[in-house]
Amino acid sequence: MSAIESVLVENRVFPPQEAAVKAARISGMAAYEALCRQAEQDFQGFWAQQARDNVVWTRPFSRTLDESNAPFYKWFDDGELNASANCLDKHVGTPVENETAIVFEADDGTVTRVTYKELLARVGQFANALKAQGIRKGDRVIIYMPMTVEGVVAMQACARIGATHSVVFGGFSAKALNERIIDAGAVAVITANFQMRGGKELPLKAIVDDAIAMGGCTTLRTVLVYMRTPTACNMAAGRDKTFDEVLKGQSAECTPVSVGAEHPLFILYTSGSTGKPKGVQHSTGGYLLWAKLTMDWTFDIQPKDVFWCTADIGWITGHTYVAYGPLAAGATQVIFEGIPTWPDAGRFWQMIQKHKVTVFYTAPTAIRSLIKAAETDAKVHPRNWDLSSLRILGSVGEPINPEAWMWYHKNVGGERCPIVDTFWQTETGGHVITPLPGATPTVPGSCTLPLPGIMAAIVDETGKDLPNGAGGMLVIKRPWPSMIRTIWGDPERFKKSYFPEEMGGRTYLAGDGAVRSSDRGYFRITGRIDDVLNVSGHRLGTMEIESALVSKTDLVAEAAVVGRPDDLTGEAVCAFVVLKRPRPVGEEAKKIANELRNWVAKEIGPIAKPKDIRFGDNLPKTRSGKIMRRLLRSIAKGEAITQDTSTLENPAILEQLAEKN
Ligand code: 6R9
Repeated sequence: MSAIESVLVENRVFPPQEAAVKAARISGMAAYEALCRQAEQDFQGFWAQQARDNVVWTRPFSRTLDESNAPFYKWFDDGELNASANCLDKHVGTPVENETAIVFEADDGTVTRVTYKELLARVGQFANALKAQGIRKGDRVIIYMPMTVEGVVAMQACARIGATHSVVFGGFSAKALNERIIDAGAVAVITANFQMRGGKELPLKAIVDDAIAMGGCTTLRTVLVYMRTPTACNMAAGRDKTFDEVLKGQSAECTPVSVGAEHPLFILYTSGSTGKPKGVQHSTGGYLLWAKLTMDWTFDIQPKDVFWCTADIGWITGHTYVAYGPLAAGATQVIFEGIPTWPDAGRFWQMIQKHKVTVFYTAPTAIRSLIKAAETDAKVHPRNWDLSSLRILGSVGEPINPEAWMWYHKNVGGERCPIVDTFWQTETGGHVITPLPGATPTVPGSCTLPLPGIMAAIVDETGKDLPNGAGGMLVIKRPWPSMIRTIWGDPERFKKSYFPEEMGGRTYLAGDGAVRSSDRGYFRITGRIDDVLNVSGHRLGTMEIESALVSKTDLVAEAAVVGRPDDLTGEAVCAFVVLKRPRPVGEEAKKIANELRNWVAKEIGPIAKPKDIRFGDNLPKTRSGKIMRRLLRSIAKGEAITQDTSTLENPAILEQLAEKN
């Protein structure tokens, strides 16, 4: 049964428990519907009110939404604020200031607590250190850091002085880092000597050195290095400085710089359908509003909560729901340095018990791998730990299959916790379609309904609305405060990628397929409709991987990359490769396949390594020379080819590619 068919027959419904409904901010469906109506009847008035209630402005805004240069929408644009002040200074003089902001658990289990007051002082001191390095408002700073308190401090410190950060996930390669430094025109890189993951010390600074050595980083002046471990690393005189050196003598007080609401808070690179990653640019005002508001709406965060989002700060989830949202909401959050499977696959459950986590937010790929581990080793099954502190569970990053949803509900949530399956993207800044824990009855595998003010719909290629039950493209018809503002340095690509002319140029095209259920109108995401793969919740462009493969010019003549479903990682990368030498078989094929995997890891990062590599004398092409990817997708899945192959130049190639090596 396909995913689309199963949503139509999925009839398990889990209404939130009565006590949860009573206690929640948005209490019951009628309250949710009332907010939706308000937003529809007075769109600008609704958002203006939210922005006044949830954001501290140093200068109030008078204009809510400026659509005059659509799709380059502006929100609250004559208002001024500082994002870091909205996360830290705001709590000074309130009971929150002495509460724990961050419970940090290191890879080896060591726990450190940081109060809001202490965090403010650390951010202030680091912000002063950045200023002393000559970093100013509007400068771009790359952050290539492990999951640490220091990573969050670095982001907040940039925000405090109005510098635009661009965090690069610690698993990306030197080449990927080099491209991002150049594209962003970064003046500084903030990094660590090493990162600790699963008991291993992995280099970060050495990768920064390699990235800079590749050349072209003409704007870069400074590299700041956090010594995570005592192991020394190379330090280039004049360019590289340790945190200790630059922090010495700096005051903990740093006045936050007021910036316009549209000032770019950060750029975050993500994969698109061409080879070049897109620098998604976010605003300060609208983004911050969303981070705060969705903490309240989706997680219904309360003073006694202990929030834990397991995402790395290198991804958008780690921006909105680690570095900004929980702090803006004044919550206590857990930050974890390590990996879910070390020292064993009970780590998450043990940590939930130890820190009495109440709201837990993770990805389906983690859930699936922990299910598998619990099935093979009863000792790591969640039933071995006391998870009774939990009250809300969240899921993000990819569609969650109903079996994994049910397991999460039963074994982690004790059949009592609502699961918020939050659909969103790097580009949306925060949740856009999600259940509300005290209102929405949940259905396994469905992200249910849009947040108030999010005008989501499912349309055909021309932008025409489709009825419930019909699969189509997911769009958002009106702008929202935390939406992507542009692609850094490439406004044309921004327009072309997200606001297609055929739909009128103002409708946001998400790039996902979706279908609404016939009974409730609930959304279910069926996966990307462009050339983007989702492997373990990580976005990868097929073109990016193809470019990486063909850049191995001594070996590869041509390559095509497609995805296929995978039980554990959601999707897996399959590459079809034509070599510049005769098609290899047996041991030689294995050897070359491994060489190519390592090459891709070096070019992009280990997450992009193709799981399957198949060699052919050629690729299936039409007579006009187009690679027929839909045939490759069938082959990758192991399906028999039933599609029309009459336009194919070389039909015999299909049989050869179907052979596994
Ligand atoms: C937040 C994040 C975005 C893509 C998105 C979609 C998939 C995310 C999902 C989901 C189904 C969910 N996705 N959440 N699919 N249900 N709850 O993951 O951002 O890395 O940009 O990925 O992830 O395909 O388009 P990002």
